[in-house]
Amino acid sequence: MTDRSAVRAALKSQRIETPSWAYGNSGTRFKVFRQEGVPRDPYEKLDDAAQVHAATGVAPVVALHIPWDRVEDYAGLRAHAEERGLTLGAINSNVFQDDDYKLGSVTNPDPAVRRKALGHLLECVDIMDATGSRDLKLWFSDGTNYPGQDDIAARQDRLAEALAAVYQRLGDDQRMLLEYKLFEPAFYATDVPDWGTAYAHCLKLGPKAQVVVDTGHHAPGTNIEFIVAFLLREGKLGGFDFNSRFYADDDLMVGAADPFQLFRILYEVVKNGGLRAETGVAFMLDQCHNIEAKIPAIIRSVMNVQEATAKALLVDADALAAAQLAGDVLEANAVLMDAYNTDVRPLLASVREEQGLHPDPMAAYRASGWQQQIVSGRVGGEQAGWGA
Ligand code: PSV
Ligand code: MN
Ligand code: MN
Repeated sequence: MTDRSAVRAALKSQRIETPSWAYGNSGTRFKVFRQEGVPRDPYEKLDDAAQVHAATGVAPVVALHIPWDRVEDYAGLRAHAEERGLTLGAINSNVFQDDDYKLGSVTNPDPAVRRKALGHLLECVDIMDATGSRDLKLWFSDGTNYPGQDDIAARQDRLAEALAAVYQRLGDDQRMLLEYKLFEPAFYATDVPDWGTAYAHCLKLGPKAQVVVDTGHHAPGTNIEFIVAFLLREGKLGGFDFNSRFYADDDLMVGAADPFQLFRILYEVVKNGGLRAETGVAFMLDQCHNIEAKIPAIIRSVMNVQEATAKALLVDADALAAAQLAGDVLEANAVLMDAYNTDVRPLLASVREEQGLHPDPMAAYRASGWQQQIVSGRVGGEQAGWGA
C-alpha cells in the first residue's frame, strides 16, 4: 500500500520550471505564426509565467535564455520576478546564433571564435550572480556535417578546455548542466551527442557539473528511463528539459506524444530519490507552442508532469519489490501498470483544493481574464520571439 499523505506532500512540493521562450512566438524554419498578446520583453514573459504559477501552484521558477532575454538590469528583472512570487531559474547560454559559430563555438578550430564563445559563457555566470540563478545550462550546437571536416578528438579537447574554464568561474552554490543532443544542427558528428559524452565531461569536471536530459534529444527507441536511473544512481542527473516528440526534437507539450514514457521516466525519478529537493534535480520544460495558445499550453504541460509524477508515486513499492524478488515477471509488470492506469486527476484536484487553488488549472486560467487583458493591452512594440 502506498502512503497517500506522503504522495500528497510530494505532489505539493514538486517544482516545475517554465522556459521564458515558451511564452514568446516560435515556429519552425518554415514559418513563425504570430499570436496576439504575446510578451514584448522579458518582463512580460515573467508576468505570463506568474499566471501559470497562480493556476498550478507548482511553477514558481522561470528559466532565461541569453541573449533572447537580455536586459540592462538583471537585478531589476529579479526584483520583477520576486514581486510576482517567482524566482529566476537556469540561465541558458546561446552560442549557436552568430555567424561566427558556423564551424562551432567552443570546439571551433579558430581560437578567436572559441574565445568569443567562452566569453559569452562566462558572461552568463555573471548574469547568474545578479539573477540569483543556481544553474547554467549549456547546450552546444557544435559538430560537423561531413566526415573529415574536422578532427573529432581535437574538438573534444577544445570542449574540455572551455568547460573547465567555466567550471572554475562557478560560485559555491552554482552548477553547470551539460545538455546533449544526438543531431541537429550538425548532421554528421555532434560534439556532445549523448549522455555518455556529457557524463564523461561532467565526471572529470567535478560535483558542480551535472547532466541534463532533454527528452527530445535521443534516437527513436532510446530507453530514456534507463539513462535517468543510471545518472541518478551516480549523482549526476542535474535535471530535465521536458518536451515530447514524434519524430526528432519536436518540442511539443510534455506528455502529449507518449504519456507512458513520461510515467516510466518519473517512476525512475521517484524510485531513485530524485523528487527530494536535496538531489537538485530540476524539472524544467523546454518547449515551443507554435500553433496552440501559449499560456494554457504551458499550464497543460505542468499538469501532464504532475499527473505522471502522481502515477509514479502511486506505484506500490512493497508489492513491486515482492514480485521482483519472487521473479514474478507478470505480477511486477502488473503492479507498475496498475499505477499507470490509475486516474489521478481527482487526487490532483483535491491536492490543489487543499492548497487553496482551483481544482482545474485550465479553468482557473480561463476565468482569470488574463488572456483578454494581454490581447487588448499588449499592442505596439516588437513581440518577443524564439530566436529573436
Ligand atoms: C536545443 O535543441 C535545445 O533543446 C537547448 O536546450 C536550447 O537551449 C533550446 O533547445 C532552445 O530552444
Ligand atoms: Mn533543451
Ligand atoms: Mn532541443
